[in-house]
Amino acid sequence: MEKTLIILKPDAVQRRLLGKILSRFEEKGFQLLGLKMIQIPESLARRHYAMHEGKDFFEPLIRYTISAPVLVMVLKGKNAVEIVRKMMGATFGSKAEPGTIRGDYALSNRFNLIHGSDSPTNAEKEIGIFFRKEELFEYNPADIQWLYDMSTGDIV
Ligand code: IDP
Ligand code: MG
Repeated sequence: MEKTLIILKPDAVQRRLLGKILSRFEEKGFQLLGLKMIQIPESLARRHYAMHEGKDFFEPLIRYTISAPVLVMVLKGKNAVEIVRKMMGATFGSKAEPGTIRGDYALSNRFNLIHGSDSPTNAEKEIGIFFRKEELFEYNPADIQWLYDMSTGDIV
């Protein structure tokens, strides 16, 4: 089982798409471990996107990220990082495939609604940055036996 950090960015809040996007993850079967609305401080935005520092889109990206509140959440599931990235679609809204979140709801190459961790290692780091321990919940999902075949001892 893997955890991943999702941010529904300022445009998702402003365009009232939070429910629709969250529904996709719930319906897929991911378990929600934590969820909160925050306005990301500039220092945190710069830290979160540090790998893009120096690129031409970095400053506009920071302005976008801090421009309004966001919804941050932690999802859990087998291969959660990779599956969520697939559900998000390609980075540019203009290029993302229909059927993906960005493909269905985003036109812009910057205002693309959602962030998802890009590796399990980064997921662990990002979860630690955005959530305190007591903000994350461990509980048994009632339908787990029907989300996966666990009869062999593995999660299939
Ligand atoms: P990702 O969100 O799909 O992981 P990254 O390459 O990590 O994409 O870029 C982080 C964010 O920076 C993107 O989600 C998007 O909002 C913005 N961004 C990335 N590349 C560009 C660009 O070429 N022009 C404008 N904004 C960009
Ligand atoms: Mg990225």
